[in-house]
Amino acid sequence: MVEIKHLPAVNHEFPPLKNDLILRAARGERTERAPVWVMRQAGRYLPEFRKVREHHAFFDICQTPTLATKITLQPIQRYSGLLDAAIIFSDILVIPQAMGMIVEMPEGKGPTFPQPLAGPDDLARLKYPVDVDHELGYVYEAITMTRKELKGEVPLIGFCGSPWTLMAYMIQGGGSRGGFHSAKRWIFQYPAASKDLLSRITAVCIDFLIGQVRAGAQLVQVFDSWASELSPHDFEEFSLPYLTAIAREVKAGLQAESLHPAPMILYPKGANYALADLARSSGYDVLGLDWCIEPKVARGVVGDLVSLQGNIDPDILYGGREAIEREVKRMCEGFRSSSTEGPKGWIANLGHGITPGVDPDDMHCFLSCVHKYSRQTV
Ligand code: 1CP
Repeated sequence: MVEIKHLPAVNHEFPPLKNDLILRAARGERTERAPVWVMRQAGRYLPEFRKVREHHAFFDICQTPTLATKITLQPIQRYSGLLDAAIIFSDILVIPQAMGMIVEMPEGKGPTFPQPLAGPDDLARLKYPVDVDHELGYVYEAITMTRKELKGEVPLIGFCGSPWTLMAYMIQGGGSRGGFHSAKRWIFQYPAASKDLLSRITAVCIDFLIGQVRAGAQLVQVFDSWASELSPHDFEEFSLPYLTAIAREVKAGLQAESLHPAPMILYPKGANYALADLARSSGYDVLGLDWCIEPKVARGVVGDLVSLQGNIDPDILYGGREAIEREVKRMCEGFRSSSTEGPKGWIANLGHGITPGVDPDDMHCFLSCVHKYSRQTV
């Protein structure tokens, strides 16, 4: 049983935690094996998810705590004993909705905004300030319910999108397939309005992450999935300051309320050039790596300042069991050789989300291989 040092101000009765591997790794401790979870682990590659989806619209599921809880638990039940964390079923795009935008999720098409932000005048259409606890209270309810239903099996991760990544969707009006040209145009043509928008989103992210911890989330992750669209210079100007503000303010907010000091994970996809800066000064406990950097190199860059998460190429899950085993072994050796005695402050994951075409049995193989090859040899 894990000792809880800070009792939450909202006194939810949660079952005692039986597996704190990911919390220890996130705090930089060497663990007996690497904890493992997978971005997008509750989703379309699972037939049991698609079954629920047949009867319910995507955002209806997010807004119905019983359904969100059920889907969050699906991978935990299917891969019983193999996953070391659950992530609450929701989407990064609930923040634009909370800010007053319409977001649709037609099946198989990805997110669509019928009225994206066309220019700076459209900022007036956004709610300001946003009553986050009111707008997104359904996420908190889902978190509290899931935390109870998990019965302490594994910790629960809360999350949000980064200000830049959310801005990209709000302006572009659709998914990554079509690129983010309109959003990029904003940062070059309207830098001041871009920063106004980024600051507004940042304020929502801060309240939202604190609210999720208050509701029972034990770690939180910020997804900067489209950091990859920015040059190093533009990342420093249009993403980094907002990411840093989120870490600083969330930590201060949790402390002020004597809430559980939930470790914070940042996933800055495509921003490996910024790892040294992020480790030194962004305030996150864990940096999530995409698959475009070798673990050894990443550890060399960040030193002992942060824990790492990642980072196998998600497409390896299409390569067959032999390739999965070979590559997981290589990943484990990569993270191990960077700290002589075994995985230290490392959370195993893919380098990006699992994709819909993956065979769930291949995901099983991936998880089993992490258990097998990341064990510390004492
Ligand atoms: O299991 C989990 O991880 C929890 C659920 C989860 C999470 C963490 C979903 C469910 N979405 C997300 C985060 C999210 N959403 C991200 C960050 C992670 C990443 O980079 O993959 C992003 C970029 C989104 C935006 C989004 N929502 C996309 C990507 C579109 C693009 O730009 O290419 C898509 C396809 C969605 C819809 C969505 N979200 C989640 C699911 C299961 C789905 C499929 C929707 C359906 O059922 O039709």
